[in-house]
Amino acid sequence: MLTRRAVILGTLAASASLRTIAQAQNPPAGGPDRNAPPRTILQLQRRNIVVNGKPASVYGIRQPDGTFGIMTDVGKPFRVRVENGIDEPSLIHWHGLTPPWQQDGVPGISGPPIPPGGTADYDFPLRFGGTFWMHSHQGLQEQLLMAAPLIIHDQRDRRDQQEIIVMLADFSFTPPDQIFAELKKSGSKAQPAAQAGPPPIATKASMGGMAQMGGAAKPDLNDVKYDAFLANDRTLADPEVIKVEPGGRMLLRIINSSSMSAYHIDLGALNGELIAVDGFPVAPITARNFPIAVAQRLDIRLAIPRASGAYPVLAVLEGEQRQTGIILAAGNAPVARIPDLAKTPSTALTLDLESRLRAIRPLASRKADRVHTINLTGDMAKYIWSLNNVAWTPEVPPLPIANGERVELILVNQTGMPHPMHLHGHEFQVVEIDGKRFAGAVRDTVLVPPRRRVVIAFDANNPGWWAFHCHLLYHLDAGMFTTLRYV
Ligand SMILES: [Cu+2]
Repeated sequence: MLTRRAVILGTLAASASLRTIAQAQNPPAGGPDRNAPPRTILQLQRRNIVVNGKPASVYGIRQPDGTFGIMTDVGKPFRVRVENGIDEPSLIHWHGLTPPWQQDGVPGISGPPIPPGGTADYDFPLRFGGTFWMHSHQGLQEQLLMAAPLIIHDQRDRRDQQEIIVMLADFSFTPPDQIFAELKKSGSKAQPAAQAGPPPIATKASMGGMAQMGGAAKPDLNDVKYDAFLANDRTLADPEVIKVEPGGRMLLRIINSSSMSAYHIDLGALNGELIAVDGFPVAPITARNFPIAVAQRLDIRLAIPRASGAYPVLAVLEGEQRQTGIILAAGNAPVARIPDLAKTPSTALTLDLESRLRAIRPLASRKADRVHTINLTGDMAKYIWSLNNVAWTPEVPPLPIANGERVELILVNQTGMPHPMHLHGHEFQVVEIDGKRFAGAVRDTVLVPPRRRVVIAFDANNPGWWAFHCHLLYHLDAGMFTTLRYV
């Protein structure tokens, strides 16, 4: 997310609107193309939800028939018109997709934001299927739920399975600008204490310092204290209850659209089979608990028992007891109220699962043509976040790479906080953790916990100007962002 100044600069610098670019790439030859499939309309809008019994005005991305986001099929073009129905500029990023760079939805990089009342058109091929999502990359709109699912069906999807999308989000009644201002003012100290906060808030900045000095301090987690955690817009006080068939097969598509919060997915008594991360297939792993960092997705197959029963799918906040979730109701079993605190605090996310993941379709084995080391840096007390000690401004030169290269990024976390790092426009493979090489998952967002080193590899096969950043919203806005550019 860019600062307002950056957005204005980007708007001034951009020579063409997105709409112009999209049309230039699909010039109408003698009038409208009658064979082209119709465009899907996505409306950016204000909407009202109820959180903890109180009304809340948030954003949404919906089709005219009320559908949130998009469900489509691999091989079909992504032909979309975004209509900005809110009273400020906006721009939507198709998280995990690989469009031409001008259609990537990052204001000031891909193109200008869409003004209120304006539209932008998108048209590009979908190279692969899976669970993706869309969200505003403008300002702090993501915190107000300007996000939606983006599901691309492919040959992996079985006819006999029921699909269930679970969108996780963190919610505060405090306006995002104010959350950010308070973080800036005094690091995490300005935030009220959590109900079940592990360390006293006043020590958090110093703990970050300890971790920076190489101490084995606990990681610094959850620097914003939220009012609620939502699963499909609802809390466990009034959760979504989804009817399922006893003995039925489910595919859970879990999307962590939270601005700042990671979770442990807790399937209770049920074993789940993890078959994809960030949309890309992995060798299946069976478990009852799976970690999910900000912006990541998990595709989990579940078999519902033959007996009637209520089966919660919970997401427990990292390092705390607070939880959210949905309930799968099989048959006519009663649905009990689930408390919004788990029995015990969860742990911090680790790389244990990441190190066990193996891509079904790994990148071709190849030596890197170019390697960039990117230190994840920052100052918790001042709430400055940066890459290689540079907080991003539009003047920061892009990292050089060249078309056709195999590129490796060495990510070294020198801070006391975990950072989920996201590359735009390319899928990458996790190829090393702390010096151990392996053919890990192909994905678009990888968690780098404090003091850990993760290496990712990708093929530079989509020329343009691309963002690379921490997906924690307030870290991103503080400058933990850079770009790569090649032609
Ligand atoms: Cu971060």
